[in-house]
Amino acid sequence: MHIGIVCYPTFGGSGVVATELGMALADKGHDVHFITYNLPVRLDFISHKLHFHEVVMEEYPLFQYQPYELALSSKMVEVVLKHKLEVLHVHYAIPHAYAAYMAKKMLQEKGINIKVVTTLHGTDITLVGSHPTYKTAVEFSINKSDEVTAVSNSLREDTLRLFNIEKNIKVVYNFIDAAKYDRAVHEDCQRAALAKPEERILTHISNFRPVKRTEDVIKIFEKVQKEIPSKLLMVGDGPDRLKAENLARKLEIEDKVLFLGNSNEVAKILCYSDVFLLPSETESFGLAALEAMAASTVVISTNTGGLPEVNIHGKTGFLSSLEDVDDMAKNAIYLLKSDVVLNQFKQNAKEHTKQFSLENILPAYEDIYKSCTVKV
Ligand code: GMT
Repeated sequence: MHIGIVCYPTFGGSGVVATELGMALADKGHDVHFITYNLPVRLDFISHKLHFHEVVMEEYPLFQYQPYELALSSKMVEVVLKHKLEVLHVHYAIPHAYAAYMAKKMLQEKGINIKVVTTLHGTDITLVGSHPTYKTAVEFSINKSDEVTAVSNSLREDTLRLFNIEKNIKVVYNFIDAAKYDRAVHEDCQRAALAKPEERILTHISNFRPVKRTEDVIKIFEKVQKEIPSKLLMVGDGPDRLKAENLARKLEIEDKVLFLGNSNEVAKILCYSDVFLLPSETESFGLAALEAMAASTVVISTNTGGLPEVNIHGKTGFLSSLEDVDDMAKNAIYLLKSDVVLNQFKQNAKEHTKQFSLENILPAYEDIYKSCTVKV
């Protein structure tokens, strides 16, 4: 099939999922066209089946805000016409579903019936999308999509609760290319450069937005390191990074906390790690937790949103209530104290990711594309 993918090209979960999906579809022989304002960060190859179309913005001094949706929907029309796309798969409702609806209407005028599949990822619904500023347009564009998917049951329920939705929302879980995270693949993994052999490694990966509660990560680690010789790797960048750095300094643990910035080497970093910390205020799914589990890293997280659908309490890790840093630290210490317990949880975590494998999830998206484009 000829498929257009619209996403944020940044280090966010939705962009990662969209990019991995596009690469996997191209690998299966589909003709995939990314339509974004930058080359997606995880896009590591371009082939004759995988194309990138940049949405270029014209700066004009009159505009305080540049009209990105206009540029995006115009680009979608151009690419659909030129490459005979059958489906536009837009990730993140804001503003992609709305821009896709405009493109669909413009194409209808030319006698072309492009199908729009919208995948809801989380903050486009729970934090931003339901805000009165955006709600009307988000609800409208979800209802006007040909197919709508959500990345967890929890997000589906949130969407139905927060909006007046007339469409059936299908749940298609996020997926993982497990082979990429196999520890054996990362034999060059230089753990020794980061920690002493007797030290455990805890890791947090995110875009350091307030929803990730990165200061809680530091608070948890401060308690853990008192009992277990350990290091904390903080991977990513964003608005709360400085706050987290300051807290580590204030708690006098800055020599044990390594801020590594944004990285495309997530799989390699996870191969050093024993425990992954994700104390988020909410996560529709928690792709970072799934990536950690695929690398046999045990997850300590909150029990919010879709996290209980990914991290199984007492099996692949532990779930705690929001802000309960004492409980999260207690669980981490329990795991890190015993090699036997830790290794059992690591094995369980890896095993559990099999149900989120690329092979299982990819056909679900292909079926959705086929069912909406089928001519009756
Ligand atoms: O929260 C992020 O890291 C970014 C955000 C995004 O939209 O890019 O992530 C959301 O989508 C991911 C992929 O589906 C999910 O794994 C994240 O849980 C979700 N984030 C939130 O719900 C806060």
